[in-house]
Amino acid sequence: PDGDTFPIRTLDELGSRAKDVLAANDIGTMVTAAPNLYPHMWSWDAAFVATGLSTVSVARALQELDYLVAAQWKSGMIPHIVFSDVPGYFPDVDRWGTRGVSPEGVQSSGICQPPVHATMLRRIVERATAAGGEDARLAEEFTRRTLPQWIDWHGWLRSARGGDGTGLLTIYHGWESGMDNSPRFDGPYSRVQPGEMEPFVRTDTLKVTDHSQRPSDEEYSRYLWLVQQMAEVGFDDARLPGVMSFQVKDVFMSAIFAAASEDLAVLAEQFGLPEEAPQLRQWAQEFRDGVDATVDAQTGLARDRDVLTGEWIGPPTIAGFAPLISTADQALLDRQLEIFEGPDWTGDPRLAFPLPASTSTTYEGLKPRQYWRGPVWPVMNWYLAHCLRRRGDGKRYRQLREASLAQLMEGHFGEYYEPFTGEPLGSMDQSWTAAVALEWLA
Ligand code: 9WN
Repeated sequence: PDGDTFPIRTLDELGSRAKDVLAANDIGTMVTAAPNLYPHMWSWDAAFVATGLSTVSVARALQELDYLVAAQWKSGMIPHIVFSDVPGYFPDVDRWGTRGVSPEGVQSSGICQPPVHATMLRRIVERATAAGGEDARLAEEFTRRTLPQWIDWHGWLRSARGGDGTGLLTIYHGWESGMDNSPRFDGPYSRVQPGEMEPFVRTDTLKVTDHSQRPSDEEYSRYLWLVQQMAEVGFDDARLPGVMSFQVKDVFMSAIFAAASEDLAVLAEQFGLPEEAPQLRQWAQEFRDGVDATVDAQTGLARDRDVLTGEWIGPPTIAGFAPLISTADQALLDRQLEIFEGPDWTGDPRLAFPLPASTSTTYEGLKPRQYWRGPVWPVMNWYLAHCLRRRGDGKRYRQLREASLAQLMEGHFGEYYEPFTGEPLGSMDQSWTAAVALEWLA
């Protein structure tokens, strides 16, 4: 906004500017993911935004989760986008072809995103409980009321995406991973051959005018082809395995599912559904094991797998650190932390700040300005630090906090950052970046 100064001078100012960003992106019904590029609610963004908002207002934070969960499909799926009426994002609800499939009155996409919700809800509940009074009452009321829906969400993920005994969730679109064009998906996407399709015009490249920061047109045509493949079978879970030309076991999403299932078990015990906890803990265990089993003995990193070819996926990306989220194996944890702090990751002396980039900074395919092919994503820094803190690793949490706050002081709340220069990239005033700034400061 006009009148703001860059860089920001004090942490207090960072906090008040972060609050301003969230307030400006709040259109009443939802806090949009970003003011211009993403004028709708995204599933995992909303969870991070809610936890950030809860540092300001627990009531407003819960409203965000309420709006999201109200868009849940009958199957239990929580859609990755809940559309507002603001135009300008492509693909819009018409292109998705979900009308008549999504619940009445809901305008949504037809795929999902990583299930960080229960973990963020637990965080909000803890904060509200500590505050006591009205905040505690609201959080309890909300959790009791919506618990069955979050449990259905996990039940859907387990049955529709992870019921094959591998302890890993399948995604049918890179968008479901939340790391759209990560080199993780280059192999699987190279085998997606778009057929006859309605022409389309991208809107993202009208907003991020330096196109090198966004996925390519070729990538977008594959993204749209997969949407069409799903729409042709009416987004029917049972038919997707038979038709989709992209099917990947997503190790990072699976680790998130394991951790969140544990968090959901805790909430279920605390808020009136203790009989659900053993099932949730069983899923947590199953997926924790599934994630551990993907680790490459050579590199020490966890790997995705292409379901259609059976191949493991090689590139060293931040998803390789999935065990930091979920593992209970101390030796694996130690090895992962050593790699995380080593010269290929946060210990690379060329970095502007010691934070994990979306791909290893020594990877030959690194593109330091392009989206999930190299930049540092503030939301990931906080989420991984939060997972470490939950394990009792306060020291590493504080180190990541210091580096992250130093990064954010430049003041634009970028969607992602160039790892070596610290330049903000993609959308400015991105909601989840502002939200995690508030978490770091809380
Ligand atoms: C597609 C909203 C979302 C994030 C994703 C990020 C990006 C969308 C896009 O923006 O994806 O879902 O249009 O590029 O990759 O993680 O949830 O912030």
